[in-house]
Amino acid sequence: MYKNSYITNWVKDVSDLTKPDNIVWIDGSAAEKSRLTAEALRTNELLELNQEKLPGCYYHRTAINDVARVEHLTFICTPTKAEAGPTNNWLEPKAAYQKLTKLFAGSMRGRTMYVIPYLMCSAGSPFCKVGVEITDSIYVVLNMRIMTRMGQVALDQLGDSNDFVRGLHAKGDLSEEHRMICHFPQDNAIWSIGSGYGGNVLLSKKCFALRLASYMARNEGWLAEHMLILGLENPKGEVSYIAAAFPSACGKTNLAMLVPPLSQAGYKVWTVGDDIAWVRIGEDGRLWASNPEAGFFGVAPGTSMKSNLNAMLTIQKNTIFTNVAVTPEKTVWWEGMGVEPPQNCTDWRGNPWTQASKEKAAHPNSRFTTPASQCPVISKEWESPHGVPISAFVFGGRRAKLAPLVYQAYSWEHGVFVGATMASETTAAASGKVGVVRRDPMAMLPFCGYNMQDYFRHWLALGKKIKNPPKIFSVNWFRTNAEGKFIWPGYGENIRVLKWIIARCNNEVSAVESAIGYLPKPEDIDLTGLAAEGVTLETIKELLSVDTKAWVDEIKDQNSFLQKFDNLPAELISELDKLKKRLGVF
Ligand code: GTP
Ligand code: SPV
Ligand code: MN
Repeated sequence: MYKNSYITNWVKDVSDLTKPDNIVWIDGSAAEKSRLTAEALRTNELLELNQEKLPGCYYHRTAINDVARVEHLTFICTPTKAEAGPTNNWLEPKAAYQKLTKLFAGSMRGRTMYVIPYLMCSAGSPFCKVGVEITDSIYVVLNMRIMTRMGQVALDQLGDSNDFVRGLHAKGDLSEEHRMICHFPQDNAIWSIGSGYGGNVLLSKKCFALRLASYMARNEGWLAEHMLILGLENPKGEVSYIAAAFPSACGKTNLAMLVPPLSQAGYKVWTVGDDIAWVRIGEDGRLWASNPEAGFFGVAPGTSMKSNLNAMLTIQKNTIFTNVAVTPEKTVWWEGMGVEPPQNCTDWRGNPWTQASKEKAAHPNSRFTTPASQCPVISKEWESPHGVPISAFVFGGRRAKLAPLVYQAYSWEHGVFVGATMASETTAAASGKVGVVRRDPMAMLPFCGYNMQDYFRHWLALGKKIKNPPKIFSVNWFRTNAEGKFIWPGYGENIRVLKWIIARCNNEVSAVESAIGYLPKPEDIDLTGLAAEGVTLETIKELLSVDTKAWVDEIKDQNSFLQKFDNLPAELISELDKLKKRLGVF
């Protein structure tokens, strides 16, 4: 039992409701890890992988109907619907607690309840916040051990304070009818039931570090964003930091760990974070970003030695794999791993799979959970208490058409507009149809814990407080040709775009004014060594082309999205008007 009576009283309340057989107070020790791992192996919650080839690695399979975040079952519970805004599912808190209380009642009978104290950001950092998650899943405990700094370190930070996020999770019956992920921003609380999957149950991640944190951030004057953070080192050894928001499964982990191609000798990318950034105004008046997490919960399919060498090197040990395929020698495999598929293996459903099978062996949203400290290019600043200074914000999405490879917003206000109106094709990271273009402002559509019009307002206000705000850019690695193939080689080659971005931040290169923003002069994108990939100056011209007619349709759609809001900041309306004028639409 812990000393903090706010935790112990809450645990008592929860156990009175959920009726677990046992309560385990997590301390984060190595002995505890061995004990829990052994227990999970006994109950088949984990399978042991080949310990010679993948030391310390384990495998978990979720229920077949429980493989991704469920946005339609995710709720923001605020006293009024207006506080949640038109893009969130809303429930009135009392009604929500009533429903949840029924679902949670007796839900841990015959099971063990684990109490996990954890930190977001490192202890003592001005960014640091404490959470406690109660769960009946060992898988959650073992994942939280990788994703956060957990155990005694968090209790020490908390002391006898009541200032912590209360996250309550129970697996329940894992049916969709009984699944709900509810957020109570005013109570610092999250209740999640009916799932055993990643973002629904690792409550530190999307639930706390984005939904609740975005709400706190607005009140406290900072930002909580769905962003990677990277340091780009130039041949002189100078490092500039970039934070980039792409929707789920749209390339954050890959960009954060980018390996520059041989032709880019002297450039190096250092990983600070791959999914979430907490951003504050520093004493020097610049924006400083910190990665609140301690691990990566990354998409497996498409990760190969060629596409993401550093991720592949990171996951060789102490990693939990979820819903990938398992080979007969108890190693892992997934589509796009860059090695021949095994003759036969066990697929993510647990069924036999052969090369002739039509189904995918790994689920498209299968993932690895791995310690950030194992990443070969982890930045030496990644745990720095004040974070890293941000030179550029980048917004990006998956757009087969329309969005150019890169462009720069004219101003902070224009940049906020670009972020607010961005769109992307949906991916397997959330349940529902894949490949449908939808508006996903700042990649935060599923993660903003309050009314997005106020979120835009908050961004605009923050920009006014900074003397030299970061420059804002838009990127798109996913434009396709007539055959549906990606035109831009992406991955390591994205360094060429990052270089232009930093050159713009340093006023080292001019740009071309277009209707949508500053475009690079095609010859300013360094193409050295790219001819082998079939990329020429002509390709770049195509990737930077702005199809006015298509953009006129685009702004209609942007406009109808913005119509959802009843009190948009005037700056956004004015930016839309300016864009219309530049496109020749009146
Ligand atoms: P979440 O963890 O869901 O927030 O996703 P993420 O943004 O970190 O996405 P991630 O980097 O894991 O990439 C998802 C998929 O996009 C993987 O299958 C990648 O192989 C693919 N991908 C990443 N970068 C590129 C790129 O530059 N070009 C192309 N064509 N695909 C990419
Ligand atoms: C995402 O979907 O954006 C993720 C994975 O990073 S999850 O933790 O499931 O949200
Ligand atoms: Mn994410």
